[in-house]
Amino acid sequence: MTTGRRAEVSGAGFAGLTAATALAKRGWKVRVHERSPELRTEGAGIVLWGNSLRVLDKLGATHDLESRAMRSPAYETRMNNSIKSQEEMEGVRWISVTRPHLFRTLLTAAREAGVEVISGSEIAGATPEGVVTLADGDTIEADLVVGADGVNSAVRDSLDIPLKRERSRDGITRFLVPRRKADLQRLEPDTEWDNYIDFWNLEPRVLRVLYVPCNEDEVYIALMAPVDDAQGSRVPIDLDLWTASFPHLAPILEEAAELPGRYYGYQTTRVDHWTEGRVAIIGDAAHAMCPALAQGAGTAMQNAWTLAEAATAASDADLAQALIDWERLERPYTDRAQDRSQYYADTRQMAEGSQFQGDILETALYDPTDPKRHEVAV
Ligand code: FAD
Ligand code: 3HM
Repeated sequence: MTTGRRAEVSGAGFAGLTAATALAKRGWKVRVHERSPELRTEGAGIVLWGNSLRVLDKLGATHDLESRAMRSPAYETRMNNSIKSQEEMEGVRWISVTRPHLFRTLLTAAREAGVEVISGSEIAGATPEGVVTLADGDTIEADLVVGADGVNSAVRDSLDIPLKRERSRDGITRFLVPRRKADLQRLEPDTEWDNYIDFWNLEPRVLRVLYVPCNEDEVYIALMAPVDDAQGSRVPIDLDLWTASFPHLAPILEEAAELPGRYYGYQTTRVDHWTEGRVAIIGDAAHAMCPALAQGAGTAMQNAWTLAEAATAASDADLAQALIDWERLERPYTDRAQDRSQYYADTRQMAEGSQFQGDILETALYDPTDPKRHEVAV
């Protein structure tokens, strides 16, 4: 299939690679510009839910991804190391993977679909007419421009789209470390170390460790501390502080203490609109969110998929209106995920356990590939 139309995508993150692949599979000629000299991802591990996994199914990437991924038996929540809940989430699709593995999977899918990915190519901005300016001053004309260039998006800012940024009081440092399962088992033989475990301590001090096994060999751990806690947010981590609070995690905390890292303060950005003429912004460029519900990349991928669908269905003359309609239909799902994630980050309510119920699962259960998803039941 070929539409003969050309898309230029700014940013080879999870949003940009997904949009590029979805467009190429629908016949577009697609080029992705990545500012960094190397194609790779930041961060450690990631949790994906049904919404993004359905997109990966359509891209033909699930098999590759799930060859090195983990579906924990339960999402366990502990307070001061005492179990509050173990949510099995029957019928809910969710997996954890390392970010490098997800990135390689998406890059392979993109290349197999015929996408051209150029590293060391920085985009300075775009116009509503589809003219892209590169940092070196060159310009390119495109039928569709996708701004998937992250929370500090140059494409978004070049279009003067108003943005509101809110910061929460906590933040997190992420590591990918060896699982050391035998050592952990020796310290706590009764623990199911294949579970995703959310270890909270609120008293005497707010410190939290998210323990997320990604495969047999690697575990993603995220260490949360308030922004104003200089000792808790220090990187490399203060091993004495963290092992005093979480002695049963000592083997993997020791691994993390050897690694560099970056403390990330939770933030939420909301933009006035996602499209301007032939340009659409997706992913963190449009809706950076707190990670509580683990849906930043998930919503990025769902919006990447539905954008490709909407742009392809529109004639060239109707593209701008089709993008406006796409935002009107799809954005509410992302807005609600953002609001809920920010609420959890602000209230720390996840510490109470048993949170993955009812409306909270809306985004996880959303199927962006279902053609009937916007039909109203009568
Ligand atoms: P990015 O990953 O920021 O990619 C943007 C790309 O564009 C980068 O490669 C950058 O180099 C490039 N770029 C930037 N500027 C330019 C330019 N001018 N020209 C060309 N290229 C450019 N989400 C989940 O779904 N599940 C989780 O479990 C999860 N956990 C998280 C935990 C933490 C602590 C955090 C902070 C986030 C988490 N997220 C999670 C959110 C998720 O990481 C992001 O939402 C997602 O990675 C955003 O992808 P993106 O492609 O939009 O942006
Ligand atoms: C997967 C995941 N879940 C929650 C958070 C959080 O609340 O900081 C981070 C994550 O990577």
